[in-house]
Amino acid sequence: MTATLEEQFESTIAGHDRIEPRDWMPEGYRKTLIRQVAQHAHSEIIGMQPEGNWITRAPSLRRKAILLAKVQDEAGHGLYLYSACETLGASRRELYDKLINGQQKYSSIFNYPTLSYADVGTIGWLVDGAAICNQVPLCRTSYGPYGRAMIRICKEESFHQRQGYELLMTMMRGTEEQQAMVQESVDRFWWPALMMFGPPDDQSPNTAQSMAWGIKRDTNDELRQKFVDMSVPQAAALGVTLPDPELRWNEERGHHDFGQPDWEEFMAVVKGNGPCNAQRIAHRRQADEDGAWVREASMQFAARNERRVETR
Ligand code: BYC
Repeated sequence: MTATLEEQFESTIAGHDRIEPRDWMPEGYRKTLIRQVAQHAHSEIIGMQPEGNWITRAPSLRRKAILLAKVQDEAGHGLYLYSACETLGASRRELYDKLINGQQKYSSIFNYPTLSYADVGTIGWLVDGAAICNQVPLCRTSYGPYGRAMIRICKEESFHQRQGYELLMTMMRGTEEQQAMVQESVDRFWWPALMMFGPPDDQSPNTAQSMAWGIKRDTNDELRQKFVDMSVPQAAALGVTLPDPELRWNEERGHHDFGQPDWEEFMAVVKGNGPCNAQRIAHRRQADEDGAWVREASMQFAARNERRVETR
């Protein structure tokens, strides 16, 4: 019986078709998806903090409205992804507890501070740009609910990236001081953006199995290369320098060569020792405590309504 189910699963994967929530799946597949999708959902929710930091200090009403909408979109992305995870049998509460207890990760990038308004533009350009590179292939991931959530997320991410680039373009047409702010911001975010794709392939314990299951469609290094190739002409059009002395076009490979990020720094950030890890989690934990009465009131309200329906 199990062999037949396993064969069906394997043939769905081999045919690049979708696995749906009620289909049989190996326990490892389910666990890997819960790990990746939950980490992705947590990243969206924690990712609201660095930019949310600037909402009250936006330089104009227009910029404030744009930033508010963007940060709100991230909350929506988190919710689609938590819902996708629920179809795998993990409750939202359980996932949320794992985030605030440090048992599940979120993207390293959000443990870096946002020090100027130019960072809002740089996050849009580089961080959302890296997210798009990583997430467009995930629209074809083998698990149906995750792939469908990604389609909608990618459409919104593409707007996010453009708003960031447009903000930086505007600043680059401004004063020398504004141009310097953009360059300083790009210098800080370039390497952490490259780290978003995860460790190099030969140090990535999950890539091979995730590729075999069709959860991931490209390796970490393939996506990092794509991102570098995409960013170089964008940096030139913007008039900023990318802070990598090894960055140059390689005619033979048809790609840019580039330097390696500081992988020790990456490991430290992932283990909880980045500049803002403690602050990000403390903020989330506080939000959870502050919202406890709202959850309790909603549960009571729902229970009362149910009783009313029963007695009718
Ligand atoms: N940060 O074997 P590997 C966004 C972990 S949201 C922290 O290569 P995998 C956005 C990895 O989890 C951005 N941890 O893993 C939001 C694993 O640890 P565990 C998030 C990282 O899963 C708001 C270990 O290192 N995007 O863009 O095959 C505003 C070994 O790695 C990181 C997603 O989550 C990292 N950077 O590949 C703006 C996309 N990298 O779990 C923007 C979906 C690796 O075994 N996720 N680790 O303890 C993925 O595509 C993959 O999970 C990754 C990692 C490429 C990230």
